[in-house]
Amino acid sequence: MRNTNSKSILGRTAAAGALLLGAAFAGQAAMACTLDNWSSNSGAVAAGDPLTDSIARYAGLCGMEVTGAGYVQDNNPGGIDRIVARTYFWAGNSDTAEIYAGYGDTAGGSERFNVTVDASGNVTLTDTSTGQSVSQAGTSNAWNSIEIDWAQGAGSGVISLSVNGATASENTTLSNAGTQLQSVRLGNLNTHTGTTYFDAYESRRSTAVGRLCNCNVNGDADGIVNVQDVIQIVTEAGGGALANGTPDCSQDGQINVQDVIQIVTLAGTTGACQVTQ
Ligand SMILES: [Ca+2]
Ligand SMILES: [Ca+2]
Ligand SMILES: [Ca+2]
Repeated sequence: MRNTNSKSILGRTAAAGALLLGAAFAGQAAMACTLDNWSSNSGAVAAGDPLTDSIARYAGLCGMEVTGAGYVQDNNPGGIDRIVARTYFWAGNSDTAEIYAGYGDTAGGSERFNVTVDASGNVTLTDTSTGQSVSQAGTSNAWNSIEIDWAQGAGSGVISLSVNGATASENTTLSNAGTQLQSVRLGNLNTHTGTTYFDAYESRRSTAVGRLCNCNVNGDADGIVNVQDVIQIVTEAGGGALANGTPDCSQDGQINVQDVIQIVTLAGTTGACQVTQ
């Protein structure tokens, strides 16, 4: 969904030829993952689901796969001094990956900041004009929640980074005033090695985004893990219908018996979804 203040990464629309009205009554097979919410995309980037496209997702039915140089671009910033953004990133790269960046134009120029993830999963947010950066450890071969806050100012510029919910690492005294932010790109921005996956991107102009509650397989609003979630994880792990919540309890990019075990355990104990690794 798009509005003036936030943006989600992936849409799911009716397959070509189907009317939107009909989509509400259609099964999963009639729906297709799309990148239509973005202003544009380039290169080897695709939206898809685990069942029909073999594309891992963290939440909902769709994820985004990047298999070479490629990105999606959002021009909604359109001249702002601050952006808060969170994405889930599956870190499978064997070299340093540049996965997100903001620009002072809509052509990939006048870079204002970028986010990189090294082969060990360590995440770095760099303010381009000052060269200042902050880093936090992430996890390789796993989904990571990466949230950044970037703002420009004369002695009050900000870079703030939180990986997997850790207390943010930040610098709030940057002198990085300059060209306003016009666009952002998410993807493989430096032609790094390996296939990477993104999901659940959201950007705002000020307030923190936070993490999704994990292991809530059916995505119910109360975040409870119970027998309904067990039924759905058993179904998906067995090759059946995809669950619409956050079923990858182990956060390894696969839905299998490990997730079933964890979700059965949660359903029998706390009954609460998880926001820790
Ligand atoms: Ca998704
Ligand atoms: Ca639930
Ligand atoms: Ca898993």
